[in-house]
Amino acid sequence: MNRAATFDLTLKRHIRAPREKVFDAFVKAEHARHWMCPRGMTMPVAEFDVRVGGKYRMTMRSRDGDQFTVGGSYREVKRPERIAYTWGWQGENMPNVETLITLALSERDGVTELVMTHSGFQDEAMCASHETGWNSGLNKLCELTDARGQAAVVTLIGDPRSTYVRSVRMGLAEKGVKYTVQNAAPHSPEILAIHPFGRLPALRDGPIEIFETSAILRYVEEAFPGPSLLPGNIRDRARCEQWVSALNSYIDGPLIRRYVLKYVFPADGKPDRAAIDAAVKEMPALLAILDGAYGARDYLAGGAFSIADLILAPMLFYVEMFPEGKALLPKYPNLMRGQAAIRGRASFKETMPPTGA
Ligand SMILES: N[C@@H](CCC(=O)N[C@@H](CS)C(=O)NCC(=O)O)C(=O)O
Repeated sequence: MNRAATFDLTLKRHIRAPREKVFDAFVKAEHARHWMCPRGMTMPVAEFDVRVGGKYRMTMRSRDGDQFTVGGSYREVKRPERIAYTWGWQGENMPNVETLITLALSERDGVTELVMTHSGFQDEAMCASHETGWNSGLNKLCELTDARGQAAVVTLIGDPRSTYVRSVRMGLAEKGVKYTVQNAAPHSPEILAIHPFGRLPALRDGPIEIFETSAILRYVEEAFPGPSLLPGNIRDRARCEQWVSALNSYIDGPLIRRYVLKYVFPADGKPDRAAIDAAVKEMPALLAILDGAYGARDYLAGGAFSIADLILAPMLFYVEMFPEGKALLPKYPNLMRGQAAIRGRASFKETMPPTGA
């Protein structure tokens, strides 16, 4: 009888660092504990006995305190070019399967090519979840080993003048995530490569690509450590989602598309007065709803700052730049108090959109 087929994965990365450094990152506790677990997790235990037949063990801890221990033994150790070791999860609820990792490192012009195979998974789902975990860890490895500290595996694609792009930039700043902005216009090939509807923004984190601001911010929330972008309780997390959906569906249209953009991108060289007047008529009722939502609090979704605030603040910043918005907004004191709170945050100040067309 044939051996049952197994699932394997191969990951490739180019890392701007000498291969000794990359090799050591896999086998030295002081390095491995900083990256060899998915983003959002920590590694309280890391022990390595790096010689053929020697064993290693790592314990990863999730934000909720769940712990997962993995270990195995070294089959081949050839610093700095090759290492092979077994990989098996320990503990009652973990699959009792030993898989094999082989790492090959080659270096050219100060850049190490890492080719890693992880083979022997018995089911596709297990293979896929390891792929996600390794990608997340390897992104951290790139950041840690890059001599200039600018591996910037996180790329935000979009125009920094866009309100939604700013919402994501603020979220990344709140989390302390390093990233680069790839300037791209709506419906450009760069954005369409990720976003099938061509809207701004899209995010790339190594091989992971996400579109839609709220999905991007939720990814950032889960993938990176740092202060939370979501309220701590179920009710307020649902309210955050409620407001994100409402802002996208009922606020962005009248306040940004039908008001701000009529000034910013005037058709025929001058703002479309009729369209602006129509949008201005809609604004008091909408601003009153938002004012009521803030009530006595500084945040849209209950007692804590959240993704909903990140989406609204850049919109109101623009509304206030034009005469009718500037005249209307002070009539909504709760809303303005909420805006004053978010405008005081470093993430707001650091992400001022460039002015001019
Ligand atoms: N629901 C989307 C909205 C994104 C959006 O509308 N972005 C604007 C820029 S602020 C855009 O791409 N507009 C171009 C268009 O609508 O064609 C999200 O949350 O990301």
